[in-house]
Amino acid sequence: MASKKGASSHPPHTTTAARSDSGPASSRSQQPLRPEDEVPGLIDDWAGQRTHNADKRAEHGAGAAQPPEGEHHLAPSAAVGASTVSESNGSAKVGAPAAEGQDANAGPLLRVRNDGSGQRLTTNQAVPVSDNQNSLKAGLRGPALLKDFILREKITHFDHERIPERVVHARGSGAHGYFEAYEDLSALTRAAPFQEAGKITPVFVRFSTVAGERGSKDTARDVRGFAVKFYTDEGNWDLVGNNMPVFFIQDAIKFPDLVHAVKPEPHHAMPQAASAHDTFWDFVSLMPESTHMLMWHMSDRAIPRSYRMMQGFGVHTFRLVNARGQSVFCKFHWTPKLGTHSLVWDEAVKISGADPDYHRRDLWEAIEAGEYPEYELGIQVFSEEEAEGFSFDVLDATKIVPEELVPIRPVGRMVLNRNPDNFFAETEQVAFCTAHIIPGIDFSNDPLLAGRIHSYVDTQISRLGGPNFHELPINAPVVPAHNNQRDGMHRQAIHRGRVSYEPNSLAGGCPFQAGTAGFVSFAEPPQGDEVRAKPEKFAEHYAQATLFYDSQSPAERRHIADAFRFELSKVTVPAVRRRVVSMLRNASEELAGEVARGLGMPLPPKMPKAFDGEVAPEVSLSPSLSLLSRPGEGGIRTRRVALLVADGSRAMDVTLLHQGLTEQGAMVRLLGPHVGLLHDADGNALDADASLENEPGVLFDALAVVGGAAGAAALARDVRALEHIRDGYRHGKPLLFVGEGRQVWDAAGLAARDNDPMLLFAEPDARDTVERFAIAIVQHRYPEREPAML
Ligand code: HDE
Repeated sequence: MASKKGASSHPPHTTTAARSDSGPASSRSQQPLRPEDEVPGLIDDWAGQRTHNADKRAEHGAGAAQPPEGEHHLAPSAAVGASTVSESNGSAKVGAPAAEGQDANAGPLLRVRNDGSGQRLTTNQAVPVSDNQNSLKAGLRGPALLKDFILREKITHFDHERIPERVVHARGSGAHGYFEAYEDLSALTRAAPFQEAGKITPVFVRFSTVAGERGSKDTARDVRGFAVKFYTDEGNWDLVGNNMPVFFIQDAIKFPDLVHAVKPEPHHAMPQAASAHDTFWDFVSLMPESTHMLMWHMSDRAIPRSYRMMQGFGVHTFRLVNARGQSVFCKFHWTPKLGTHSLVWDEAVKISGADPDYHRRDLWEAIEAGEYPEYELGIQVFSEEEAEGFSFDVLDATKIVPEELVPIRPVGRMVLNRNPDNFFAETEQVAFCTAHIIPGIDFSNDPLLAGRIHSYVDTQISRLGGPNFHELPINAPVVPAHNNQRDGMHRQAIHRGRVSYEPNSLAGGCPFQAGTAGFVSFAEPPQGDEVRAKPEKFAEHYAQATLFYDSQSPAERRHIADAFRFELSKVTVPAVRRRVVSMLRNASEELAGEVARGLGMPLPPKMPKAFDGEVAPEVSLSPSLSLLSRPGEGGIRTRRVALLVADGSRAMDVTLLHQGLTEQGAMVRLLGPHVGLLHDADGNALDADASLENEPGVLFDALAVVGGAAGAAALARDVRALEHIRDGYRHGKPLLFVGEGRQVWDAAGLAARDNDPMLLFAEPDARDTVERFAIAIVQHRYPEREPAML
């Protein structure tokens, strides 16, 4: 067909077949003209509107800083962009043609939900299955047959149910929720979630441990991942953070070494989910920049009471960029509404036996109970000039920006109010990537972050089986995605049309580049020659380790010393122990002395420093680094309280405590010698929902023994009850003994300290018992009871 560019020169009776090289020249020449018969001519007109690529000029020189929106032309008719003129021949399968600009993968997860209620069992091909109990056999006692496609489909699918677990952060738990902005932050950033007060952005969050495998215990001493996917209306933004604001290393090139060192040792694959072994301490003691992170890692932060009671941090310095292209540096902080609370080590160890799913269960149950976890997002914002004046480098991920130097500004809150429907489809398949940022957020030059920008996309390709993981429902954005990427394993989208390149005129130039309305990288000036080297300030390794240790409460400092001692006692090579202690001397002589004493070793000489100069830290004490600085606003809400009962325990005591505590939001359980019915002396029934065996006392925040002579006597003879009371005492928990319940305390054989605020005795008719107990529960722990370890 001859035509001139831009001119409508097609012959009036062109047929659909004219788009085909091999079809008949005029397959419908006898049929009346239909609108689609006009298509080739319309395509020519449409393509002809683009006589040349006018956008080319803007790709060069200074003009490229302001990329234009790509030239595009609206389709003169829906048919011109179609892959096939037959697209309107719908069926129950193909349905109607795509609406203009449609991405059916975007939007709510409703389109992929599957509910079998009231439905017949089928194969994956939707063939109804008559018998799901027997394989097909030649005779009742005969061999199973290879042609049993139903058996084979079921077993084959089962054989492939597992996917590779994450190389780090394999163990995790997730929840849906939303982020709500407090205010309009457009002066600082054009990022979509922050454009107006009250704006709601859906989120999916995954909390995790780092070192353990997918089935490992929740309460390991470890860093916790705190990864948030914001489904914004400008695409997905992943803030992939941790519950500690610093990291072990400064450069991504050391990450595989760090992870190899902390993972189970390769010869015997031990220990699981633990850093207390030779290779970890060998590595970190040769990497003195890890000292600061080790303080956090050995602190109570590494054994949180709940995912709902820990902070989260973006760790790296990021950039906020506003619509005018102006940028400030930014650090992200999540603060839990319930405050920051932790376990003690002995408790964490025992919980891991009693309930390895402790944190997973806690998160799930809180959401099921309507006690939605909530965190406030805060930002620290500072200019590049300010950063240059700091005694540390803000590109060094082993350093914090103390709150006393740059205050935290609250900018919104996140509420987790929806458990996933399916762990695998959502929590396991969610793919967080630090490279997922949106207009208004940008990276700094932190060399640790740079490696992460590459790593996360890369790891999903092998973990989720190809480059189309973004199409998995949990990963798909809520707004449409359009580009010319095609094919690859497990492609879901069916792209309409024949154009998969840009520039084009055969699709009207679409999808066209967005110009400055799209993501524009902050124009950071280049820094200098290509080098493999670190800035000078990265060489100062200890000042903030000292700051952290000195800012802790006495009990927290004791716990840090205990943790170093425990971990190093598991190290079998004395030279490694010596090296760690010599490194610690540079951070705190007090701590190094305690640890050396605990290991029965003389104090080794101080480790030589990588940096000889003096730094003058802006802040020498930062009270906000102590967990105690954030007690939270929750009162006793969601705290787990056990009432120990047996046959003969007084039902009235139980009722008073149960009601009083439940009214304040506590989760109260009756812990009996067995689950089910018990009776008091008057024949009143007590229904124990847990037993001394299936939910030991370590799983509770507070324990109470009620009155009733026979019940108290039975519990005082039950070694399990006594163990739970002893553990509760040792772990600093509130203990309450009502009336004759005191017998159980006496039988436990513990010597009470004077004025112990968490050890309470009450008369059965005392009116203030619930209130006294609740005050003690809010205080969480009385660490003075902990046994002296040395
Ligand atoms: Fe990660 N990290 N990481 N990391 N990370 C992964 O990505 C990596 C680092 C963090 O719930 C992996 O999808 C490198 C810092 C979280 O799915 C992998 C470096 C911080 C999660 C990876 C770091 C994190 C991961 C493994 C050093 C805190 C779990 C599976 C350059 C700011 C996300 C995966 C989830 C997961 C690489 C260091 C947090 C391999 C190369 C620092 C919360 O891509």
